[in-house]
Amino acid sequence: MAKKPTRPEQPAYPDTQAVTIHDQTMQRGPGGELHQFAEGDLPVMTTAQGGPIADDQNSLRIGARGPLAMDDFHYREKMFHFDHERIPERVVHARGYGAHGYFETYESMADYTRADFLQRPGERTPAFVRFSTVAGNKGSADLARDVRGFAVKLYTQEGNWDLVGNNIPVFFIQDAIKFPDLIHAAKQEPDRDFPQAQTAHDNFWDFVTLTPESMHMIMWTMSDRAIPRSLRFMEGFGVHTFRFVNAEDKSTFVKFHWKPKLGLQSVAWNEAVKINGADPDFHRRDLWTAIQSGDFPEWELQVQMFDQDFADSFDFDVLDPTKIIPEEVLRPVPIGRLVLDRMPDNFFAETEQVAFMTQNVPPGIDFSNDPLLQGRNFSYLDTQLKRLGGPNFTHLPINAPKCPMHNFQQDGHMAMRNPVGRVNYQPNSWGEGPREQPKKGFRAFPEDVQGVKGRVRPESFADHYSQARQFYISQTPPEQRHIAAALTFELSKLERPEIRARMVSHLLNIDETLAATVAEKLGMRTMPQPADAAVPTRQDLEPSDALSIVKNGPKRFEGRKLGILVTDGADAALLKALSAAAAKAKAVVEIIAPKVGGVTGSDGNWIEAQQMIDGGPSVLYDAVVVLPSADGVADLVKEATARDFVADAFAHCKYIGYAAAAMPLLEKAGIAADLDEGTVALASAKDVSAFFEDLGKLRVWGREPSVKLGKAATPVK
Ligand code: HDE
Repeated sequence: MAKKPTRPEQPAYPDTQAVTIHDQTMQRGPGGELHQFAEGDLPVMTTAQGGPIADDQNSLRIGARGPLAMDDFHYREKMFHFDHERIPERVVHARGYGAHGYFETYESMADYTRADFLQRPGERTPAFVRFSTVAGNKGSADLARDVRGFAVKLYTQEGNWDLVGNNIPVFFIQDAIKFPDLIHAAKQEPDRDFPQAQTAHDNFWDFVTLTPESMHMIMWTMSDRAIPRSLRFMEGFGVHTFRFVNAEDKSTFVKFHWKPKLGLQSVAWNEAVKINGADPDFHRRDLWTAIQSGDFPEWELQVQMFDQDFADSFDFDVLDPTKIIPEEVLRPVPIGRLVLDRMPDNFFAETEQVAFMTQNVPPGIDFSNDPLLQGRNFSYLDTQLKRLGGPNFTHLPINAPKCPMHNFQQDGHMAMRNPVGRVNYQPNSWGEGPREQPKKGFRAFPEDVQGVKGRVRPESFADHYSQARQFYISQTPPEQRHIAAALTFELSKLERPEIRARMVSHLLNIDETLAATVAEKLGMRTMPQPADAAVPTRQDLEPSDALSIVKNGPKRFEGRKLGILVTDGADAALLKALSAAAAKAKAVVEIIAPKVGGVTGSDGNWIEAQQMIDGGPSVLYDAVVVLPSADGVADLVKEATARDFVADAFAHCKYIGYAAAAMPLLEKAGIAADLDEGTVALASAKDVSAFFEDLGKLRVWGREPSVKLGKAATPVK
């Protein structure tokens, strides 16, 4: 007779042995796996349905070494959810980072707009801001050469206002219908799926050189504006002309500019390339650290306001998104400030799921007929439906208005808020539910519009070079050199030389020396003819100081980061003085040491390090100090990373403070013979305050031609 199979003994959990792994007390199961059972105040782990979970380390199986059981609903639910963790990333602006804060109104703007949040001085409106790059995928590096998105959501008492802007005040194209082409051309080439997060490839330059309206924007993206040092140190722009509309339905045109309180700052291209390797999350880490340490970034909202007469008399069409109104021509007026003071609790729930839409405007803010803005107003809703999966994305806390919200919309995927009661329509005679309010409600500005229907571009949009030239001539010499270097770098990556020549033919319409310099650096032997221009380039536009980063840099070292390289025996008094001066300047200090644990200072006290030399290259800092002891430097000179630390800081035109003992390292790094006003000997604590005075200048631009960071070439004639 066959033996009746006996049921193996199920381990009656907890059938375990208590173990301590470092500071964690756990239970060890029969297979050696570690369990953490709920005890004390810790909550019991449950399934999404709320069922308590006994074992999260082992799936349910038939026999200890047998197949899985199909009724393991816990495994199935856990894996099902994991498999669906991703939502489609944004087609553009996929990589982004957000923060919460508030907008504070300075003065009542009632003369110009009835927007509720701009009526009362000192009123604070909650805000969420998402910064982004445009071309790169979600996992790309922060310091790609790219436009930065600057999308602001203000949760006003009359609905959300989304100002979905960029850190560059113009755009590549004049008509939204070209947006898919622009983005296809800018992102990875479709057959090979590279390059990632770069415009340095044939498709992009092919498209833009066949789209002369992009030339002004190209000047901006090839400038250092496209490689900001920090999201905190860049401007934001609404780009388009909008309208303010007051209670009497009077309209004033308006352009929105965000101005960072700590001034503008960018990195050098060579620095950007190295930062991307050393810390691809450089920008998000910077924002995170600043906010977590209470150093809240701040921008002022300034507006350029003008009437129809100004619009009619201005040099360019105010509806053309490839043009600016120079700030010297029309002074922006400060109307409030934006402060970011809180990071999201959860990146996905907030930063990833936030849905910005240009069409979100409160009563008192309205659109102009800028064709790009009109096209955007139509596009963003589709994107949100695709990304967030249904029409109820406004129910997500990050997107929900923070004012009363009533309507008869109902049902749909993931509905979390349906109308209560019998009435779900209007007009109704139940005496229930929301009603229209003609006085308070949004009324579109009653513009008188007429015209012949057709696919047309206005003639007033035809000048593609004059403002590109104005931008270029407004830059300081180092900034101009960087534009030439960036153009050369990008064009050097092209496989087809004729596209390079086409770009140089456009540059000839912008600035002949720039064109000739780029041609020479590209090794072109002959100059092409200038591109056929619909309108000749105006030579009479005045340079605008507002367009230069260097002219709008910080006055102080506030908010910047000093990296101090130390070894055992580092001068403790000097280090103390440097730290105190940095705290006074509201700057951050990071200590870099041969080992991340730290070193023992000259006074015998322990100095904690935040980075080891291999992980803390000087590109991560705005200025550096080299503070080894005489013994310590002997080891440092043998380390390539330590030599690079100094050589890079010098090549990137940074201020370098150094103790006398550092000299052998300066020699090995090849800079000892080139010491200049930016290499400052720190003999004692007394020298520190003068050093900090200098640091506010951030860079020693005079050094640049000798270190060839965009050295001027001999132009091709
Ligand atoms: Fe966008 N843009 N865009 N854009 N844009 C998107 O919406 C679009 C344009 C901008 O942090 C998408 O939610 C069209 C100009 C920012 O979530 C999409 C056109 C400016 C962000 C879209 C433009 C912007 C987006 C993709 C041509 C500066 C990121 C994901 C008319 C003024 C917002 C999304 C965030 C995102 C469409 C041009 C800024 C596809 C059709 C000009 C900052 O809807």
